[in-house]
Amino acid sequence: MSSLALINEFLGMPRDNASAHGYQIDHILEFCHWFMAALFVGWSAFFIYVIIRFRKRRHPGADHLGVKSGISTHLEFSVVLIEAVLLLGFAIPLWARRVNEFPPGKEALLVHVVAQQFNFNYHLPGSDGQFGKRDIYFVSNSNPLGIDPNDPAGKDDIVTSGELHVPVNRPVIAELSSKDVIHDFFLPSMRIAGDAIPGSLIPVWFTPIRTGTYEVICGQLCGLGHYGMKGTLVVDTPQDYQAWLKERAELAGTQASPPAPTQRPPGEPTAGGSTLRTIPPPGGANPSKADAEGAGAPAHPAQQLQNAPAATASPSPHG
Ligand SMILES: [Cu+2]
Repeated sequence: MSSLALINEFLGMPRDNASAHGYQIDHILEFCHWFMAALFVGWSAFFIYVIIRFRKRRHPGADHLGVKSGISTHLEFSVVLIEAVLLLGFAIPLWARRVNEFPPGKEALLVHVVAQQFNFNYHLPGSDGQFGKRDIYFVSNSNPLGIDPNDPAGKDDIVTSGELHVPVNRPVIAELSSKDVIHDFFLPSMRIAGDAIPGSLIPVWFTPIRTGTYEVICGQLCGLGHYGMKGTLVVDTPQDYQAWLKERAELAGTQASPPAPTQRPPGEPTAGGSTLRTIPPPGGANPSKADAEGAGAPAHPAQQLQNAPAATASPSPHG
C-alpha cells in the first residue's frame, strides 16, 4: 500500500493486500474517504461561517432575496460531477469486472465453501476433479457436508474445516452456501467478501499473489458464536499445495466410510435430487456434477421433486 493509504489503515484495513485486484479496491476506498473528508471539512466550515455571518444580532430582519452570486451552484455541481465520475467511471466498472469476468474454468481452482454456525467447511473435488453429490440427509458428525456415499465422484473428495489451502497466483472461485443461517465469507487480506445464504450457491473469486497465512472471518452477525467464527486461508507455493492435497487425501482415506443416511419423511426428495439452487459463475468454472443436473436456470422446488428418482430409502415392511 502506498504512503497515501492513511485512511484505510486508520479504518483497520489490513495493510498486506494479497490479491491481484486488491489494490483497485484500496485505491477507490482511499480516494472516496479523502473526498468525503474534504467535503466534511468544506461543508463544516461553510456551516460555521453562515452561523456567524448571518447571526440575528447583525440581521434582525429576514432577507427575502438571499444569495445572488452563483458560487454555491458551481460548487454543488462540481461535487455532483465528482460523485458521478466516481460511481460511473470507477465503482461500477470495478464491480462489473468482479461479477462478470470470472476466470475460465480450467484455469481456476473451484472450491465449495459451506458455512455453518460457527465455522466454514471446504469441499474440494479430489484427484478426479469432480465434486460428489451433496444432500442434507447424509449430514452427520463424520460427514459434515452430507456427501453422498453412493456417488463414486465423491469417494476421493476432500473436506476440511477451519483451514483452507490454495496455491499462489492461481484464480480461486469460492462457491458459497450455508447449512443454517446467512453468513458472510470475508477475506480481508484478499479484499473479497460474499454472503453465504442457505439454498443458494454464490460464487466469488480472487487471485492470491502472496504466500502466507491470512484470516477468514464471518462478516454477518449470525448468532451467539459469531465472534468466534474465524478460520485461516493458507496461500502455498504450488509444491506445498500439492503436498497439502496429498496429505488431506491420505487422511480422508484413513477415515471410516460415512454412515447410512437418516430416514427421510414421506414425500421428501431422495439423495439423487439436488436440493440446492444454483447461480453458476458467469462464464466460469464447470459447476459440480450435482449442479450440472440442474442444467441452466435454477429449478423450481416442485420441479426438483419431479426430477428426483423414486424413493429408495423408504423402509419396506417385509424387509
Ligand atoms: Cu457466521
